[in-house]
Amino acid sequence: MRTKVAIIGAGPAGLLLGQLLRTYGIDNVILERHTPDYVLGRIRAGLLEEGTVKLLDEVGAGQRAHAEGLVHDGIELAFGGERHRIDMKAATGKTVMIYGQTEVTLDLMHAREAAGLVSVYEAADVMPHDFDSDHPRVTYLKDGTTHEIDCDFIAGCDGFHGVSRASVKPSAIETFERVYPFGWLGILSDTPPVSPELIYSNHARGFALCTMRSTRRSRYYVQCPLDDRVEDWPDERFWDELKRRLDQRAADSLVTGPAIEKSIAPLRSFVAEPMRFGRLLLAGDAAHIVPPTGAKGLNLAASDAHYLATALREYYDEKTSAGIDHYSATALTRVWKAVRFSWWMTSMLHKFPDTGAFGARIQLAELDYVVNSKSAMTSLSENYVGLPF
Ligand code: RFL
Ligand code: PHB
Repeated sequence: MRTKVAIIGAGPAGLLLGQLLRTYGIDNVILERHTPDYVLGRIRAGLLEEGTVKLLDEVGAGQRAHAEGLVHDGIELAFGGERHRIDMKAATGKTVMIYGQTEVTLDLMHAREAAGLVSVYEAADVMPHDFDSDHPRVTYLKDGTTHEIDCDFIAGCDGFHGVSRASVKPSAIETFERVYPFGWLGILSDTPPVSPELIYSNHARGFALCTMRSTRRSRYYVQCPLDDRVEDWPDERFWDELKRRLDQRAADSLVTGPAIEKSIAPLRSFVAEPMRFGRLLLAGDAAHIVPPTGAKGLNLAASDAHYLATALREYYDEKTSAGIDHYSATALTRVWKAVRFSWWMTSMLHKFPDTGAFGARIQLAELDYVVNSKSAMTSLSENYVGLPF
């Protein structure tokens, strides 16, 4: 098989890149290790920047998000027993949208099917080859046979544990990492959200986040030790702990119910530089990871897909490799700002085992500053709604 761009990974980065390329008339094939149901079963991000929604619109996959997504003008920060609202729309003129990653993925899958583009699910042993040459290839195993795709470029959209970044020789890559000493335990439940907007809570017992997927489905997270297991957290223990970390009004009005999903995720900041190795280009979690506190992971995957699709469009339409040459630097400039913001939100809101009472007081001073200073509120808002791309 031959195609212009072989995309490894059918997460948000790979699927959005595939659709953007298709709108520019650039044919592409996606290779995904898992089944569509497995990909759709992963409960992850829930919050989209306006820029991400615009990209969905650009590829004709935004209708359901506009119909079913919840537009939020602000968030609340809870600390010291009180809640404080940050009006992001007043500060920036922009909003964010609550629309789950599973829905984004489903909409992009449907758009891809409708466009008749080739996706190979359950492709095993996917391997990029010869990306230092002008004739890169990707091989994979399917139904007991090894297949080969000749292409012009390989897009590594295969997430943090993918094969793309792992195929680059270590001396060509520099990595930057911060692992946080805690995780997030998340549950999904068919109960109405405790409040119409998201609540980020700094509490002496640890961080908590109240978010949602719809007006009938809630998503809650509590900070937990890294070695905790889901089995350690029966529903009742989760709800009790969440209530203790919220202000009284929220705790009193919280509607509890059975968890329909429960999982623990470690928190990490990670960046690999550069994002381009000859004709192999990385996008999304394959190149960088942020802790979920700033809700940036999926949105960065989307902006990478935009930069990469634009660079490839220039290559085919204008016969210039300038966009490809600049892709890594352009994407990384935005990535590092989101890495900084996510690290800052994480540092301000979580309980850290090593910073003690002094660290906790500094956090409260910072939160008090953020909710009382117009400039600090604007700075948080600008980053939260998404920096331009
Ligand atoms: P994905 O989604 O990991 O997709 C990669 C795909 O590649 C496939 N793959 C392979 N395919 C073929 N061969 C191989 N060798 C392969 N290895 C892997 C995988 O099966 C998969 O289908 O990466 P992508 O596309 O870069 O998308 C990134 C986002 O998924 C991620 O950044 C977000 O989920 C992060 N995130 C959030 N981001 C936000 O923007 N807003 C949020 O509110 C938000 N909340 C979250 C989050 C992530 C979380 N967890 C669990 C890490 C909340 C949580 C709890
Ligand atoms: C989510 O809805 O899952 C979500 C929202 C905001 C975050 C993280 C996760 O910061």
